Amino acid sequence: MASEVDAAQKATRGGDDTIFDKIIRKEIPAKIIYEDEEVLAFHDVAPQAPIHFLVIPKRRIVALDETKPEDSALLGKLMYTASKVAKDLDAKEGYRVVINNGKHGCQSVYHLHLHVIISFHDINPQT
Ligand code: DGP
Repeated sequence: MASEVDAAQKATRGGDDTIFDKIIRKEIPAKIIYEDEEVLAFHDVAPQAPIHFLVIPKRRIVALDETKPEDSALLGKLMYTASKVAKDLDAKEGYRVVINNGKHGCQSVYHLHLHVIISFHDINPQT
């Protein structure tokens, strides 16, 4: 928690590019779970639970509080993708979907993203 807060205090909204743009362009590796022309889902590099993935739009939206009416369809698609990917991962018993927004919301990467967090690892029945 402390490192999450620290990272968010240091992060700034400015700049054209974030680490997520580099992941979208495949300039740095990520464990991608789902991709289409509009959205990308990949495992979080610092998971807070046994399964923790992120869903992002390929078109950069800086933060939830900068969305516009014309972003509504894409926001809906991000939510749907979270559900679809969780289903594909066989998360039958549920998960959390979180959006951190702004400094006080502990946002550290200024490219809108949904965290999908599955706190209990029931995906593999052997574990
Ligand atoms: P937030 O605090 O909501 O802005 O979360 C940003 C998340 O992004 C955080 O949980 C860690 C994750 N993250 C940061 N850099 C990378 C990266 O290079 N690769 C991956 N897979 N995740 C990253």
